[in-house]
Amino acid sequence: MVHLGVGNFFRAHQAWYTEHAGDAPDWGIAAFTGRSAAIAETLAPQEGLYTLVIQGPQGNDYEVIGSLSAVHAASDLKALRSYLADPAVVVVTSTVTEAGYVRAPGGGADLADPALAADIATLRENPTADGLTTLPGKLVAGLLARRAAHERAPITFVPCDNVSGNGEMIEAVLRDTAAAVDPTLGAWIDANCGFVTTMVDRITPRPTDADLEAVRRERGVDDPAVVVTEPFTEWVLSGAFPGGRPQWETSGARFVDDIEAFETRKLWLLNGSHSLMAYAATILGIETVYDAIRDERVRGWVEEWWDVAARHLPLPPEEIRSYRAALVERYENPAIRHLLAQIAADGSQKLPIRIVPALLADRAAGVMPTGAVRAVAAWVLHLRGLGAAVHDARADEVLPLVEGPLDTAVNRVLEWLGIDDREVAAAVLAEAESLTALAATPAS
Ligand code: CS2
Repeated sequence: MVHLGVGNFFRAHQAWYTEHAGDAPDWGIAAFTGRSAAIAETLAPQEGLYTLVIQGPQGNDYEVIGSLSAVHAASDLKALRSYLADPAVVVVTSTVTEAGYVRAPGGGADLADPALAADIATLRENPTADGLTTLPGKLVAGLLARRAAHERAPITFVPCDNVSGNGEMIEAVLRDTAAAVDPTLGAWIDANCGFVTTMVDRITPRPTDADLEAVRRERGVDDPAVVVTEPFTEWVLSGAFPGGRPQWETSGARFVDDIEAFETRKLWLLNGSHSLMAYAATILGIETVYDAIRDERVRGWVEEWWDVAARHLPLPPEEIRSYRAALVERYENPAIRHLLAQIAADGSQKLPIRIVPALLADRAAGVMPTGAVRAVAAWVLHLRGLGAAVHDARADEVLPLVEGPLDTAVNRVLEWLGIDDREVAAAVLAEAESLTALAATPAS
């Protein structure tokens, strides 16, 4: 298998499922770094092994994970091409963040994106060129190498980022990129490639020095590549694997025909509440999910958002109730220090899929979705410098939206989000004003 994007989440989730698969000895993951290339150097001397610390309310469990067989720098296209040209490599998983797929708002690849446009131009000129930087560009380069080596070599793409319909999403992105590079590649993709949609869930905060120290103390090892995570984990997958796959079901993964309800439940209830807290609670000066959910005001806001989402989830009310209760329990795990600043990143990629669909659904039903309105208002304020600092793949595009008076900023953001509704605009403005009044510290 190949994985693109060796972050902590991948090492707590897909690597863990592969480690515990019934046929684990038959599989190895050749992983490529994502945002941080340093992890390749950290993992190399320890042969890809690392300690996973599972932080439960009652204490820690420790595990050494050995499913990574190699870790390469993201820029190592020679290695990527040689793996993809190997017919024994049959699965490609990815965790590159929502922004990493370079998708256009309406689906498909954002061919106007400068980095993707550059990759396409490079590959058109030379299909074995170096210097590609985007996921679609690199994978298309890998598919060209695979096609050059084999007429028939089935392979399945399994994106593991929080985007609903992520299988169709990666398929559209790869097909658009392939068509722009070499129009004959599409037929080979038809014959060889599978695209699987997945819902992934495991809260994985960044490890702290205290976490590394606990591993030193409890396990006697100095492991700079420690990953910390919660006991809960979930993986639901839907779609065919034409080249085969590890027996992930032995580790608890579920294979279903209809995944949409699982995705929406998680994306709206978990990720939506995360984003709401990341923007709204940091305005109050709160730093972690644990402290946010224990603050009465924030807890009320989260419940109000969940009420909006629950009205449009295609699930029995009892199931939604117990999922909400389980989320509160996970958020209240005192061992997990999940920074809201970490969750606040890339709101431009998150709000439109986590919050906006339920907001619009409520409006279509004639309801004012206060819980969702507050999340949008908090995001406007975040972009204007309140609460968590802005780290956004589309900062150049969204920061100019919030310049000038608050009401103008609100209107521009709503337009950008595709919300054309005066009553919502008035409600967002009112919420933004009340949140500003609660601000703990002015923008730094
Ligand atoms: C979080 C997710 O950072 C974020 O945006 O909402 O990483 C979340 O912790 C995971 O999806 C949990 O499975």
